[in-house]
Amino acid sequence: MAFDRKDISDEQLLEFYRRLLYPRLIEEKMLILLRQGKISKWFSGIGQEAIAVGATLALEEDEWILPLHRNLGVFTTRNMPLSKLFMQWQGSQEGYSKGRERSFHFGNREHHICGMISHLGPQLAIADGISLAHKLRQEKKISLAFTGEGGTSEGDFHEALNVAAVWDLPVIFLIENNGYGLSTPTSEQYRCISLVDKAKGYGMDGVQVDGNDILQVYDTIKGVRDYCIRHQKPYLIEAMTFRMRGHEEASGTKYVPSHLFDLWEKKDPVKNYEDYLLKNGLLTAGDIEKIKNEMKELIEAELAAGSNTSAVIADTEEELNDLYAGQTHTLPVSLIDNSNHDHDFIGGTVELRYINAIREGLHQSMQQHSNLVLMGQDIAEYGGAFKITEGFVSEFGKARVRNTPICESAIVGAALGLALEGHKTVMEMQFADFVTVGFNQIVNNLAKIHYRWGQAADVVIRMPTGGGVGAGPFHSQSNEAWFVHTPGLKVVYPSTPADAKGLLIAAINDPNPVLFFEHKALYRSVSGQVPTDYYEIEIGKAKHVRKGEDISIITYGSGVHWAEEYAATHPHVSIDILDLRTLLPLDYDAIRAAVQRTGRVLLLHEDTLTGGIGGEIAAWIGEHCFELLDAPVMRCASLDTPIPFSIELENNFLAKSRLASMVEQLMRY
Ligand SMILES: Cc1ncc(C[n+]2csc(CCOP(=O)(O)OP(=O)(O)O)c2C)c(N)n1
Repeated sequence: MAFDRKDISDEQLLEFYRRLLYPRLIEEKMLILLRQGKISKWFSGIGQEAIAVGATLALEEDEWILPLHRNLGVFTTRNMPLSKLFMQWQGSQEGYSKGRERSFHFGNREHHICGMISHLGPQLAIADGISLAHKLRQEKKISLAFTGEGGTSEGDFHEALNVAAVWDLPVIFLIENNGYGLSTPTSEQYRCISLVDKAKGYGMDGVQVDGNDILQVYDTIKGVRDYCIRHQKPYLIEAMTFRMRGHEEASGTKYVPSHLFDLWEKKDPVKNYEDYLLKNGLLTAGDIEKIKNEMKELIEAELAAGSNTSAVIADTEEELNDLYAGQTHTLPVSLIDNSNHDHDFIGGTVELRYINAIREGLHQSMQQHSNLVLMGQDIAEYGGAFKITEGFVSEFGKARVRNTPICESAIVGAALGLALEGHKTVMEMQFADFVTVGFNQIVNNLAKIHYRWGQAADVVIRMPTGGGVGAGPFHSQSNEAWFVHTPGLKVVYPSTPADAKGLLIAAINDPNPVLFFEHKALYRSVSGQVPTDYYEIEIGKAKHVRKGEDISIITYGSGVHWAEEYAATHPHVSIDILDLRTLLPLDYDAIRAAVQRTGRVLLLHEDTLTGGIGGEIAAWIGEHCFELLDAPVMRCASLDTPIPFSIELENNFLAKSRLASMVEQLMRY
């Protein structure tokens, strides 16, 4: 191999050698420990080290890297102590994820590393968000995200590159093309000649490099970094290399023709670089021997220290506590409503429609938080599909009120990247139905990141939801239950204008990921007095909205209005109504009190019956309040079908059409 040192000093060349050798020697040791059963799994990067090490050396230490499972060289070059890494790999509580995550699936703020989730592609868009933060603050920094060639087939690759290109974000996307994605060769992965050719399609530049040449990797990425900062643009790099071992150690390499190993062994990045240094008189055989011996001694010492860990002791309270980030930003007590009755604020009130209350909450939050960014399709000049952000661009500027391409997954990922850099984001899902294409980012990245490695995901996703508007199966769904089932999220669902404003402000102040459901049919049909203050309704507090003696209807969203309408038109039944307001976490005290008030409970929701929240609450009541019941808990929900378009069919679908008969049935029991 012909190395070109350019203007790299002798000292640097030697430093590079040590950096390159270290992960190789660690891996060789790991393979022994794996055979001895001391670690459970190993994804080898042997033969690919020059990419991870070269890339990390080319960046500033405070620039985020998003590495993958074969990139030990990123972690070692960022000087993470091997002892602690070893604790991580053993699943020890003293590792980087308190024993909650495996191998390299963790991040660390101190080292500016955001680790992968197993799904590979989703991390690419996180880099978009990080670089957006740098761009907004006019910092001369980039972020760098790794992907394998297999990962480029995922939709997330496309979305992340497209968003970076459209928004002119200084991100380096680095493809490590090692020939195989598990057993799948490149010929079964893509049809283009080179993956770097894809750059053109996104309107960005790209280059292919020899990934086994550390000097070429380093020099290219250094130059690309300068380019990205200077031109404020992303860049695609394809580094050609080869996976010298199995996908992971247990899976073998039978599917790889043996001549490929012979070929690539000759291109070994460590051996060739070593020979280059020898040939140029920068190292002697004696030096190499000495360096290797010292390094092996260091590795043994680090592993000994890393083995000295206490046994994992599961502490359920800590497990549950670490699900959510603690709140640091708090309002004065006078501006927080944590009662479950009516608001009592100092400022006056004004009559607002539900939609305008949401707008006001968003508007006041934009004024309060200069680091708050809004993202969504058509939300800028157009004002959003429902016009909630109309006029925001002229007041807050296009940098903070961002139109997005139709890339839901990438935008959720970018929101997480912004959070890594201390921003808050409110993303508008144009319709709650479209969350399906951003689902993975929400349930696996946003929801789990704090539990996995202590990083808050300060993101609110607004979800215009619900039926009753004749919009058919894909513009009417109630999909809150999907998210209630996901630990780590918060799910909020206001039914009144005053709650909508206060809960939205609370959601934005909350550093955790909040799914904020707003019912489209309520937007313009419901009005009410709304405090003019900037105030919060506490998340997790239900509201007792009507006192009654016969039946407690526990509900939320449009269900509250259906229940109130029923109560008003059926004075012979004394209806008690509890508006849950937050679905995750649920207000169990308020639920118990509602059961206690009447002994008969009807759970009412617009969502379909099977697997809906009603079933969960009914189970809880059965377990905890059995002695308070005079009748079985009943559920009134929508039909277990998609939401039909025709008004007659939709009316029949909605739970409201069965409310009266369910109340009568419960009364008769
Ligand atoms: C969404 C998803 N599908 C499938 C897998 C299973 N899987 C894990 S790694 C891998 C191969 C990845 O290949 P590549 O991106 O080329 O990276 P490499 O392992 O070669 O470094 C597969 C199929 C996964 N983790 N995530």
